[in-house]
Amino acid sequence: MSSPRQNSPTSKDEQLASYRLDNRGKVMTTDQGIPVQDTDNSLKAGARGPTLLEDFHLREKIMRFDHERIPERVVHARGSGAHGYFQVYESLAELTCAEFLADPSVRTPVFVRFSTVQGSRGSADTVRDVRGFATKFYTGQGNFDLVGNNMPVFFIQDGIKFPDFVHALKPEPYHEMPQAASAHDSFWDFVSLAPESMHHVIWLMSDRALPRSFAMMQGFGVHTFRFINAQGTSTFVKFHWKPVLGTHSLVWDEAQKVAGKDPDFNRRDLWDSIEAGNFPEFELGVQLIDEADADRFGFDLLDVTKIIPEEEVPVRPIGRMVLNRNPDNFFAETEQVAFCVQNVVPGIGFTDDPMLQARLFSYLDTQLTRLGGPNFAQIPINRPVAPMHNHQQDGFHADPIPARQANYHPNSISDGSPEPAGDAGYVHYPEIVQGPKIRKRPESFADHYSQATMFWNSMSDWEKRHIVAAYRFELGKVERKHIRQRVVEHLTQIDHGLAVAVAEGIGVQAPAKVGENHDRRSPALSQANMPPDSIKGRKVAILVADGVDAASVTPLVDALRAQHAVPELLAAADGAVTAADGSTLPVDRAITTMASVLYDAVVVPDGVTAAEALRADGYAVHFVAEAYKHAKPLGFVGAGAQLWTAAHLPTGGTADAGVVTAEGDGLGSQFIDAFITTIAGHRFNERPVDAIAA
Ligand code: HDD
Repeated sequence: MSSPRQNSPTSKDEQLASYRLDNRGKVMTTDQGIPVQDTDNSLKAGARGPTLLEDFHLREKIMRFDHERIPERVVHARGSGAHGYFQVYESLAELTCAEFLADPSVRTPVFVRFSTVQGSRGSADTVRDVRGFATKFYTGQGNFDLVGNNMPVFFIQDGIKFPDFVHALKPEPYHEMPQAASAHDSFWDFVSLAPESMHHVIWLMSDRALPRSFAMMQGFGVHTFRFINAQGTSTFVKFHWKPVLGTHSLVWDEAQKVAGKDPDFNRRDLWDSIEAGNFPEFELGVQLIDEADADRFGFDLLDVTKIIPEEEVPVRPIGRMVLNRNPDNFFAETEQVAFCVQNVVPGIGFTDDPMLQARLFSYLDTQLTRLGGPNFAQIPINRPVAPMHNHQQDGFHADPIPARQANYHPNSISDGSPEPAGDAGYVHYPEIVQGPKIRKRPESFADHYSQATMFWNSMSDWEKRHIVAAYRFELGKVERKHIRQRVVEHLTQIDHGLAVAVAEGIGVQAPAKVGENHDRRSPALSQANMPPDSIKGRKVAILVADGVDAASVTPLVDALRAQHAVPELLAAADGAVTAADGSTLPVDRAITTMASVLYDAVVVPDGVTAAEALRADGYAVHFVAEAYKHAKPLGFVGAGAQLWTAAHLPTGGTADAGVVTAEGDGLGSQFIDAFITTIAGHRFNERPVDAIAA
């Protein structure tokens, strides 16, 4: 079944439809199509007798069950997918001969898979981690896979180190702990011995590692790619995805609690948003650099540990992606989708980035084990919508039936078909390469700290506080003191103040100062500089009890829904509450089944009896205190403000940031407007929250 609010189907939707299996109203059969008599009782010699080997249905059913699992991805095992489309704003033909970037009227089908990196398939969504952002464009010239992350840099400069990096990152091999966490010895041992990782590590310690939603995080192609136009001219290009809902994060304490309260938090949010018609949207942008200009940056464009600051090369918006359909089946689509960095279409090419080159092998190779053989491109989700013809054949699970024709080239038996397209086919950029065969890193890759310093300098005060706290948390879990010490020795190269602040929290010697901070910054890196956005998809908890003032609930619910936010009424028990005016308000959830960490904002409406009941309920009081601690918008109407007092929340100055109040004479539009603007502000990190017991 497709989602209710799907736009007109794309060519990929139509292709997938032909594989859809609908069991409704059908008779059960075996895999061979033989009607099944009974699937609950095996065939036995007498009702209490032994089961008979003859029972082919039993054997087939158990055999199929025994083999349901395939190996999970070696990294990015936990992920969630969605269908949609991409549309370019205007023709980019002057830059690239990629046809899907030439025609603004073309909607190119896409399938996107968002993921975490470290954890197993069943791990929690909200761990501190990089998020994968992989997009398969089903273009008329074949599949283009843009396999990126939500951070623009990577930990290592050469793909040959990837197995070492991942071994160090994953649970330690003796006891398989910790799950989905970088806070352990081997990760910090490795990164502190590989200082090239320092820039990516500081991103990982920032709130970017805790996205509120997959629809509220940026994406990056990370590498420098090439656009190649019809004249064969190449331009270096960096790809950026910008979320229309803005870039927003959780806070660390909240993220850890969400991992227990709803391990599917990001997955659920993606699914629910699409089902509700709140389609996640991203703008694709490019940074374009003439090859002749490549040397002007003071770092190497082939080095994935570097970004090009947006202030130096602006991101040019080129198109829009809308995710508007949930998959029909998780395994068939999200699990079996095979992204391969090698999948590029004419007009898009590679560079000599040594990470990119290693990836070109790895993604093709890994699918052989994961999907059980070389024919994974025939699995429906992986099939191009462009026609596919060649002499590759056979192997496990080969679908097509090549009908009485030559299986080699050249041939005269099938009129020479299929014929290569010549220059109309994919033409690799004829880069001139020359050099001795050596295992060496170029000098231009040698600076490991200055962009980490720029990232640090670009952060607001609260972002800096979160980063220090993250280093302290992670290193506080590292057992070996010499590893902690080695990390702060690197941090002092980034910023001495940062190193000292971290050292103070983890019981190691503060390192000596080594040189001055260069003071360069890139304001575009700070989430504090990203303007407030719409409140679409934000979840708002409204705490109610019998005696609540309906007039302070209903208009708010209506206003929030009108802006595509998701208000929910929470009470001590499911069902309904009776408002002060005798009306009945349906309850969406029993408060004990939820937690403040699952919401973006909390409101306590007016109503004396209701407020008294709520203030006597420790769960409700904690709910408010915790939301406050996590810097969330809070609204108190009339008697509802009793909860503020009961939760011992501070008042005055920055303590009031993000707290909206109204007198108890019903809800004016002033309160509603102010509250909606506050939700759009997302979090109020300047509040003094250290003393809040939550
Ligand atoms: Fe990778 C999966 C992103 C470096 C080897 N990677 C994978 C996925 C994403 C990335 C988003 C999940 C795709 C999906 O949803 O199925 N990887 C990156 C980025 C990198 C990067 C942005 C650096 C710029 N990766 C990288 C290197 C290697 C790999 C250097 C190996 C040399 N990555 C893999 C893999 C995976 C993978 C083992 C696991 C499952 C898969 O490919 O299909 O091949």
